[in-house]
Amino acid sequence: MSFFKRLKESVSKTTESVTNKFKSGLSKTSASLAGAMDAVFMRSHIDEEMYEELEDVLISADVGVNTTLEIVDRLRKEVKERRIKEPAELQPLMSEILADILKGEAAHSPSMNIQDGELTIVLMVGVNGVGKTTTIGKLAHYYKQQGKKVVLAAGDTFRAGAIEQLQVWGERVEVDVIRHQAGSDPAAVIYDGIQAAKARGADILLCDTAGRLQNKVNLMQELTKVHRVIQREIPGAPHETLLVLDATTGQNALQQAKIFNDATGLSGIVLTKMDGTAKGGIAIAIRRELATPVKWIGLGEQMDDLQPFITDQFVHALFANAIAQEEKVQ
Ligand SMILES: Nc1nc2c(ncn2[C@@H]2O[C@H](COP(=O)(O)OP(=O)(O)O)[C@@H](O)[C@H]2O)c(=O)[nH]1
Ligand SMILES: [Mg+2]
Repeated sequence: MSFFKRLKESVSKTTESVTNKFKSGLSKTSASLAGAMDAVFMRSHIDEEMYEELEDVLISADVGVNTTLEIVDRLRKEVKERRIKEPAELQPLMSEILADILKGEAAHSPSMNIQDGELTIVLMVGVNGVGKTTTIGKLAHYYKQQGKKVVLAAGDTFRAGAIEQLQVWGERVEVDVIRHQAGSDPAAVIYDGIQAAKARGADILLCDTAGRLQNKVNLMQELTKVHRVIQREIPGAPHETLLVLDATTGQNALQQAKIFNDATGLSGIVLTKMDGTAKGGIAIAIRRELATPVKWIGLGEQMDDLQPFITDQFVHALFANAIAQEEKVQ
């Protein structure tokens, strides 16, 4: 086999495995969405009742009221303009509208602001239990696989066991973890993390933080201080401040995003636990209602269960079941 043929095959295999990961990770959402959508699209004709039913389906998938109304309005308009009569023809139209709504997201690779040949600092924020520490482990694995030298800083000194949890990830992925004792000043840990990363010639420093939303003032002060330390050490840093949101908390996630955006500027969102919810439509609501892009999605607890949020793949995976069924019928 020629080199180019082999290369082509390996590239298409990689793309395929990524798509499959998306499909299996989003299967709960796509199964429930596909089932409900099928019921809508299998109606005998397009009428007001059908649009209402479609609205219910989208709202129960957590797409959000405003976004749902917008999607359905656009659908109505397209149906009129293109003189569509059969409900069955609406499926591809829906994919088209969703892809358009998500436009502006990375089409191919995660749009991370990674510095070339210099230290990149990524700050991870979010409330307790959303998956910050786990995502740091996954990101460390992702970038290590790309040949980058990664260091972790255990900035959650508040939650019991948080430092040890990061240490376990460091060992699993085989990257260094900079840590202090429990209860110590997070800004001091991050400061040491930066010094260590510089001294060791690291490419990326991933900083964990504590997230106790019940005390908003403290949280803001702590994050501001951490921010200041990072900025003082490296002008222009942090290069990424990623807010981690748990997809299973639904519309509440939007509320969290607003609070954190006030405390510290955000450059991106990581939407975790998408594998655990049938309401993955929250990704669409977030895209529509927040200015911050979703950059990654978490699809499980293992180190390779993190995928760049790629619009086309996401929409395709959402409708994967319906498409598979259609292909079977044809
Ligand atoms: N199913 C699933 N579980 C996840 C995902 N991300 C994190 N978790 C789990 O969520 C729990 C809390 O994660 P953790 O990283 O400790 O959250 P933190 O408090 O924000 O640091 C852990 O049990 C993780 O294994 C995900 O994408 N999918
Ligand atoms: Mg944690």
